[in-house]
Amino acid sequence: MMNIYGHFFSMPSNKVRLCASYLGLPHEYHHVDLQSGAQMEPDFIGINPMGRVPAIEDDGFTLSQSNAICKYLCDLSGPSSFYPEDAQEQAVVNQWVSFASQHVQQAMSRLFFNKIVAPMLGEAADENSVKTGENMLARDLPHLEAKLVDNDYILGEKITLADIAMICALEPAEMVGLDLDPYSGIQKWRETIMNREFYKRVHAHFGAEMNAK
Ligand SMILES: N[C@@H](CCC(=O)N[C@@H](CS)C(=O)NCC(=O)O)C(=O)O
Repeated sequence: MMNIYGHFFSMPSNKVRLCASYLGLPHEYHHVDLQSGAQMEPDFIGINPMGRVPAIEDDGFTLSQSNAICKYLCDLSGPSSFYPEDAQEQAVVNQWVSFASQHVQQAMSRLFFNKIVAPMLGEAADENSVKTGENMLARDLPHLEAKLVDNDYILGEKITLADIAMICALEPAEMVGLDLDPYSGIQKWRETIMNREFYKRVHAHFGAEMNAK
């Protein structure tokens, strides 16, 4: 059985977990305690020498980097509208996966680190970094909103890997106090996905596992 390694506060880890859940791929999930440095322990370094989550081990094959892992999971699962075979349709999904990872998630990471992680570590928040993150979101979220205002999902009526990548980037919205009031399409889309069974199989919301660890 495939093993998935992650942490509940890791947006890319949740992306891999939600992708595996959506595709219905049997796997065992392992929490890697980043706070105690478990990612640098020899057992985990054997799986990902870069010492980061997420990572997977599938019958001796190991892989890291959430987007590469998700594409591998899609390939294992076979062609579907979730990750289309057609070159142009697949390229558009990849475009939105990159937009989610490189822009929206990077912005959210600034907010998450400074508002949640820094206080946990007893470090001072970098307000300039927060402001930069907020400005990045103010620039990029209207593009997402434009796709969702008349559509159930980013690329139309069917959910794709792009939705999983994007929902993970925005999962900590409540925790970091991101105001989504101006974005009714994004709010409706988040609700739709968070109410789907594949999402609830992973968790009720971002950080829900916190008290269980
Ligand atoms: N681009 C990578 C990001 C991986 C990453 O930065 N993971 C963080 C958690 S979100 C991590 O494991 N940090 C532990 C460390 O740097 O020691 C992906 O998409 O998988």
